[in-house]
Amino acid sequence: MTTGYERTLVLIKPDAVHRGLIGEIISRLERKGLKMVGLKMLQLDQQKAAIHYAQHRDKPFYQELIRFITSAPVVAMVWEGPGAVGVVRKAMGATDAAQADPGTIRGDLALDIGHNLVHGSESPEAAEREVALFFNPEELVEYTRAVDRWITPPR
Ligand code: DAT
Ligand code: MG
Repeated sequence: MTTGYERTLVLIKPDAVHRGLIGEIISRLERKGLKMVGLKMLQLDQQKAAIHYAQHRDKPFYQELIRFITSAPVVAMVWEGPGAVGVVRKAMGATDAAQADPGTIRGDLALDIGHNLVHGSESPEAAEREVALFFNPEELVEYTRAVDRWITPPR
């Protein structure tokens, strides 16, 4: 990975899978210029969901969160780019989709705090942990895109 670049975990959640928004969400991150380096579809079991959302286990919404995230398949992805963690968080918008800014995934496509379509890692440390939870190292690819010099020109 290029120096200064980050990797972040993105989940397309069950509501987005049901609503046919997988392509829309991938498309937005692609058009931003981020590079996808890992992709799989899976249904979370209780254990993986509990590890992924461990920081929320004492919150009142935790049981519903686990029920929701395990209720249908998710699409798990790793996206790479300069400042990828923050770039994805901005592209997602605020947690409460009703409050999320227009132009963001949640702001344009969702209305509910619990059904907010996407997950994105909160920090580079969280990203490292979450990427390792969803992907084996050999499932992540490295490649160079010819177009990258028009997106992230060498300085
Ligand atoms: P984010 O997904 O924006 O990182 P988070 O980590 O604070 O938000 O919470 C994880 C998920 O839990 C969030 O995407 C939706 C759900 N959630 C958060 N706060 C909630 C609340 N007050 N009521 C219901 N669900 C909530
Ligand atoms: Mg979070």
